[in-house]
Amino acid sequence: MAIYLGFDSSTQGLTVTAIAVDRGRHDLLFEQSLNFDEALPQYGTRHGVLPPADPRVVHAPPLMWAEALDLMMARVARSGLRLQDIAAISGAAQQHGSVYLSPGAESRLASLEPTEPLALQLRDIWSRPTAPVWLDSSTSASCAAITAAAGGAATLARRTGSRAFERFTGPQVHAFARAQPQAYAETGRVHLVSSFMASLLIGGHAPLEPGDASGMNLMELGSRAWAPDLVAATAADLEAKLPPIVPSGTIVGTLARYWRERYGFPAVRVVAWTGDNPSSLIGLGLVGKGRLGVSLGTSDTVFGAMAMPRVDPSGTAHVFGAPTGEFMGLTCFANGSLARERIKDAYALDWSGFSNALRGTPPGNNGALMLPWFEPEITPAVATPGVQRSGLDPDDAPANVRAIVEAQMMSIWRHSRWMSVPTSVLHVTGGAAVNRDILQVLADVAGVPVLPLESSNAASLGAALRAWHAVESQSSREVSWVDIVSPFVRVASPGPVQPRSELRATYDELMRAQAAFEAANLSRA
Ligand code: ADP
Ligand code: XUL
Repeated sequence: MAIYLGFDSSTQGLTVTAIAVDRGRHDLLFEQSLNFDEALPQYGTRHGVLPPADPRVVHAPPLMWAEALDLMMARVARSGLRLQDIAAISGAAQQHGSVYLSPGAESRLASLEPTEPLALQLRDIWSRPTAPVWLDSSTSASCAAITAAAGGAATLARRTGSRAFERFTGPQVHAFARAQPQAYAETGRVHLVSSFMASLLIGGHAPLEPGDASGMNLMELGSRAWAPDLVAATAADLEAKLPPIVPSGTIVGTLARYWRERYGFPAVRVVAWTGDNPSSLIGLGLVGKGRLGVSLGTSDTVFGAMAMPRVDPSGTAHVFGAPTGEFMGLTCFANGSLARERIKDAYALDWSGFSNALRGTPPGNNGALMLPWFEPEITPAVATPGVQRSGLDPDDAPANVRAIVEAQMMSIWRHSRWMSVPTSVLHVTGGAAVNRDILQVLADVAGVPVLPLESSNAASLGAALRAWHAVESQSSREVSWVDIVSPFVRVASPGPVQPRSELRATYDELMRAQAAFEAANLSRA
């Protein structure tokens, strides 16, 4: 038997999934999550980030992510799993966030003492103690500078898969290097969250892979190599501070002595970590045609596999590298789960009350509309937040619940059309995917069946599957992605959520009205 572990270091918590593969048997052994705010309150985070004084500046403490990994590895060691059977580990992480390490970090990582907790040994490895994360939208000036240096937004998008976005790592590094030149100069390595976490496991600097590196505005999508002119335009000496980029299935090292001696793990192979969305592409089984994935996590995202990079002409979305070596299209919405929670809490509901409100209101909401921009929005780009209502009484709790869910699901669907993926089914993951009343709205809006999958965390499952694929690819056996994902991507009981065809006209009309409402508010902003 071989066990594969997959981690997901996401915005609000850390999840691990263990799968077992044994001569034709495929088992999902366990999934465990810890929530950063609850498990590690000493870091003072709220929803996994430091409460921002300015809503545009959103950071998290990377030491917290390291301590969470230590806690979770201890849990895995105590779980009863046969540690000797673990064949490989990989992981996924929230995308775009950057971790800034001092030049001395490498020797510290290489000499971690198994007798001392990890966090105590990492206290002084940072050149910047906090990491800007994907929710940060403070770097518009840097986006403009990088766009100009690249010869315009269209050129930058064609080369890197995206125009400049505030949360992307290149603009973040550009802003840091200008605001804190001394701290930037004292930075030896800029990691993404994914390569930072892999570095902790192997006890040395881990490389990046194209899936996560394409969220930086620094990588040439075609060659999957750093674009020297973009790197130079971003910050001085950045080339020397960036990790190398390796193919996604690369084994980047073995578990460091710290993990082996402290918890009894064997010398397990560690496969390059990727971003949570590229990992979810695998964990949702989206390796064929005709299927899109929707992740209803802290962010809402919609994505699908692409054989060739086809960039969004409107400039709102992205093309990333996919772990398969091909590409994926993705649109990201910042006002996802936390916006749904804002409405839930504003009307003093729990999730079951939220669901009751959905069930008790008519699809189409009698034409009422909401633009749920509680925080700066990525899609469409909204710098100054503000919730907008049309034909919607703010005191009518059930109508507001329906309005936010319809707004979000219509936005997901409308802003996924640029991918031109003929969609016959949607695979869903993320914390809100357990809520079948929300999924019903998605199915009705899109007009296709929605498949909630057995594993509630596609990103960590995808990481375990990538670990398995990497090990199989090393052997002489032929291995296809379909064979890797098929045994594990199973529909959760009681099955798909079916669209109701009688609602087609209602939602076609509501989507037209929402597009017009959105456009009117954007032109006013
Ligand atoms: P991330 O991976 O981005 O950290 P998750 O995918 O774990 O986040 O999603 C967490 C979110 O799931 C919570 O913020 C919460 O709003 C949402 N959630 C949890 N349970 C439900 C539910 N029953 N209905 C709707 N949303 C839910
Ligand atoms: C994708 C994005 C988010 C983060 C957090 O571009 O910014 O989905 O990966 O999950």
